[in-house]
Amino acid sequence: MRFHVLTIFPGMFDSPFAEGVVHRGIDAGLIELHVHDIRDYTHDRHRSTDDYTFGGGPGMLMKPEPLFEGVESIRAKHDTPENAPVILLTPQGERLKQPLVEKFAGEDDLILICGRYEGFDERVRENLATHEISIGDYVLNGGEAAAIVLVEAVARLVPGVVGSDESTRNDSFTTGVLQHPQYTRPADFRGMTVPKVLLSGDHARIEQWRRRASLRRTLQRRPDLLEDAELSREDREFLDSLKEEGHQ
Ligand code: 6GU
Repeated sequence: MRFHVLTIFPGMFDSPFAEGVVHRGIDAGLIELHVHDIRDYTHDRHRSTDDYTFGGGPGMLMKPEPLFEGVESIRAKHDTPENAPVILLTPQGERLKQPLVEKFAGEDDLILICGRYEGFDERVRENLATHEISIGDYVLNGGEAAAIVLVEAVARLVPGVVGSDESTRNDSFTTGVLQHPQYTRPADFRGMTVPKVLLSGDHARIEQWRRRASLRRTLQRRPDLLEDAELSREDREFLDSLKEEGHQ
């Protein structure tokens, strides 16, 4: 899978992918990350990527020409399919969630455009981008950090990048409920002990304990997730019993 990033700060993509899972995926040839400097697609002496807004007002906008040229150059150079997603990272975008991450992971190429300044010329939105994505309800200085988040979230779903398939299949958000509490050795750390059931070797009881702990935690922290989660009749009965007790 290939990620193509357009940014005015290409250096921001060096250290996040210099180690860790994505780095290994790149080394193994499973992922390619191509970072392009938007300034390379400007033609004026100052290599400007932004300009004033028509109609007046403060703030600068990203100019359309270098972004269109950048995407066209990526398409030509890397022979990407004409319908490869062109994703604008912007706080106005759709909130990134796991189902969309999974959809992106099914693509061969993703083209990411990182916004800076006050925004984009509207023609970039209407005629270049296929998606507008935000990573949450807070303000960043630009789309670079958001693009790094998106690349990491998508890259780990590329087969072979994360060690065993098991570890991505059991993630919170993939399963629809939050991860249950987990413990490793020692069983007694400074008097803080591991729940006995986990030491019992009784796999059926352990599974039930884990499922219930996941459901309890999800009800407490992210009740919104339960609306879309796949729940068995037993799950629902357990959640109902928690609600009757008043969330214990
Ligand atoms: Cl994609 N860009 C900016 N500038 N701020 C954000 C964001 C993106 N997602 C959340 N906040």
